[in-house]
Amino acid sequence: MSYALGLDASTQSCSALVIDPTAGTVVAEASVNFGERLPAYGAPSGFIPDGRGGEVHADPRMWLDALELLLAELAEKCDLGRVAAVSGAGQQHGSVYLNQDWHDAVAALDPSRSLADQLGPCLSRATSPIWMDGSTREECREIADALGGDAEVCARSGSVAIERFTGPQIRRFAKLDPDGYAATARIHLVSSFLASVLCGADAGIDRGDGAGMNLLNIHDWDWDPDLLEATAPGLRDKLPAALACDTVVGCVAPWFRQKFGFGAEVPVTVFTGDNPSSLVGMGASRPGRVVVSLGTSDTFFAAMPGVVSDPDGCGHVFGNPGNPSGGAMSLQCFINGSLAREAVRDRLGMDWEAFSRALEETPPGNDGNVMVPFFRAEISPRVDTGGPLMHGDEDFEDWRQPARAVRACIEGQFVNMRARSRWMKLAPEVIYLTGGASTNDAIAQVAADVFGARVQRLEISSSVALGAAMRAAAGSLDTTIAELEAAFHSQAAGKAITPREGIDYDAIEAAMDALL
Ligand code: XUL
Repeated sequence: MSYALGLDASTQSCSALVIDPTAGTVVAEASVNFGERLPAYGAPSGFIPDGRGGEVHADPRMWLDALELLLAELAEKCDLGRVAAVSGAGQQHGSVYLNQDWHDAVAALDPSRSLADQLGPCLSRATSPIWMDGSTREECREIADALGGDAEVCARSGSVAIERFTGPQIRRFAKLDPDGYAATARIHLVSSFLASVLCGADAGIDRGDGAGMNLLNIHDWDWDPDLLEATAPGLRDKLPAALACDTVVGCVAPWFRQKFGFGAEVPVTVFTGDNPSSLVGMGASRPGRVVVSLGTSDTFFAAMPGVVSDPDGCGHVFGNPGNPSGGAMSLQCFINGSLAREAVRDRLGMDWEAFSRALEETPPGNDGNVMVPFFRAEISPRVDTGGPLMHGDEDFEDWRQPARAVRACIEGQFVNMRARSRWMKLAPEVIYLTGGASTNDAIAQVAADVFGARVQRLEISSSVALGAAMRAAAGSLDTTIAELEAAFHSQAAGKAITPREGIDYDAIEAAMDALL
């Protein structure tokens, strides 16, 4: 049987998953942690610490070394000669700057030398800004001003001009190092850079990842001339093509065939960003399904039925890499995720068991006791609060009703999520809940109640790499995303939780609005 390989170049590590698409099984997995395996790059957590003025960069040669280590490890675990389709995903927004030697160098890789040795001299910017960078506030303002305001940038590109996005990063480079910018022949995202290396040819950028640049127009899915002009001179020529998600960008290059035993003519489907890839890996690339990841911060993402952007400018729209006909996905991030849940738990001196009991003991709606559970400044919505806002009984407001405080926090989180995702015009039938807190039944029940949708827990540990492998298989082997979902997700799904009816969450939302 033929296998499909999915790669995931994330912030702290580079991972790979080989699947047997017909059997619905994972054949082999490998992962290389940058900090542990490549300490010489001085990036213990995958980025160079202590950057100036909010800069967070990484050395792209580290990603190349990791790719070599990863594939060597994978080749020991499975016969890469059986891999018949490859795709991948990268941490979103990060960018790689290459000079005029790049095109020739990537096409003529010599198996006796390392990738980093051969491609390092092609870098016109020594290090790559990544998504954690916060150095471009001024450039964001300049881009927004040139377009006539945040609303216009958001309507065109799916997001307001935002620090970590690639366009503002490019502008900062062009301003700070005009010679370096002039010497740049090609700017890649992490995803398209690695796809290019794998194919030995300059690869395009997928719409899912491309929409994280503040440069792609989400209505025609092509580079927006006004955004390009507002960002940096001559930028159009430095960008690769923006491609539909099922585009094959080349075949695995001889360098990889010789070293790791890949076969001839193995097609590589355009790489995408990690969040778009996770949408596919979680089995949520068709509208009606929503993924809510409960982590340090909470993330909400979903396939969108239409292409609209957030009028409040808090959310993001990316291309949906599970839908070649041009669909979109939304992504909304909530800073106060586990941060808030833990803050409430600690303040009340509870463990998680007591926390769950508190939820079970209190009625949905919490007898009108409401919390806006922002313990730190929030971005959805943008609120600069120093602590949670409470409204209800006097004892509740003074934290003397522990169980009610717990329910108010969790209801507040999901009611806020429901309010901030309304712009997406979704009609969720099922919510795939994932991440640390998702295993808690009482929390899952609140999610089901607030959204009026079934909640399904899915434990997909490598959803980004799985999404990449599924896209590869759907793109080049005889199968579809829907068939792959059926094969991979039925075993991974736990007990579903159904919503209870008759709870007035609109009243809670109104009470929260009044507090903000
Ligand atoms: C999304 C974002 C991060 C990165 C790294 O907008 O910045 O999720 O994709 O994972």
